[in-house]
Amino acid sequence: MNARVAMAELIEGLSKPEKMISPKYFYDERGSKLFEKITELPEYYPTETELAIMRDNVDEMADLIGPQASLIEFGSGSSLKTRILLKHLHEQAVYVPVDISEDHLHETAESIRAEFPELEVLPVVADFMHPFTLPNPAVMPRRNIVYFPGSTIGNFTHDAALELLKVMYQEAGEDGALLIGVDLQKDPAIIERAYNDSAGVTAEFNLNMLRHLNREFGSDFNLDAFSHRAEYDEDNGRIEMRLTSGEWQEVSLGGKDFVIEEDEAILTEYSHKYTLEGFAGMAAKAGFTVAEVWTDAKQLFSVQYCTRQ
Ligand code: SAH
Ligand code: AVI
Repeated sequence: MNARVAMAELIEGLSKPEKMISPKYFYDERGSKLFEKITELPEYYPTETELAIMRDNVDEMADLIGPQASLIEFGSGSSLKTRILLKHLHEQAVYVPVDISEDHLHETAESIRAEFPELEVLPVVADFMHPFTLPNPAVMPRRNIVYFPGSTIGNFTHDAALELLKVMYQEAGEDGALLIGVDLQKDPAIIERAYNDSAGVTAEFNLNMLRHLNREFGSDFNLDAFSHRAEYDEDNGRIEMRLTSGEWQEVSLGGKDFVIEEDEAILTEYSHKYTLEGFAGMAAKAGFTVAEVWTDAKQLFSVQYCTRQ
């Protein structure tokens, strides 16, 4: 992403009545590794649940996707679930992982190439909230499948999520489809545990955002003063993650100074949990019909196949 645009966005967020920083700044190389550690935590149910849904239903998914598809993945991370899908696709053709975390994306692309030598792998470093160009594959795929696992859709407000789904509708093209992982509403205690793990990995992941900004954008947040908080807001059906400063501090960023009062919090992430009806309604506004839904027995998580209306 353009550094000037990023700086302007950061300054805008820190100038709001409640200071906020976009969750995309979690993901430098260390942040991507910390997220990988989160996915292995016993409390963090989304990853193991989605993986199990994928394993149980991948043949049906592969049949729906059909042969020689281009799989375009938004926020691909370590492409963990993708590997299950790629192993079962009929005549796999092209894989386009899109991610903001550059080094991690390239490492992952290399490991995918080694695991699937027949597959054309075309990584794209981009912030998918801004326009970006998709590469042209060597052989024309039969259709585009936009893959968006992990419930990363939950990290956006409903308005931003709708905009993103509209971009995916365009990227899917006329005969394309969307395969998306969506975390579901459930007992808030289960959700809060997932974002307040006992090993403190989520706290470290949260704090890493400020470490990332200090390094990449020259800010001077005093990391030692901040503590992690994640609470479920039932009215909005979302986890709200914050970093609270235990002391007054003045932080400079991009030539501006920001005062952070003692006990003042910075909002760093929303993680929305959907009902099946709620997600279907939003998908419909973007032009998608939910054609198939797979869930686990406890209905913790869902994977949904959406076709263009
Ligand atoms: N899809 C993986 C990873 C989810 S973590 C999984 O299901 O496990 C979210 C991923 O999205 C990270 O790899 C992060 O770098 C990427 N990401 C977050 N915001 C992004 C943005 N605005 N543009 C591009 N990638 C983004
Ligand atoms: C990437 N995203 C879907 C994760 C989530 O659950 O919202 C990020 C995360 N934040 C804290 N733990 C994991």
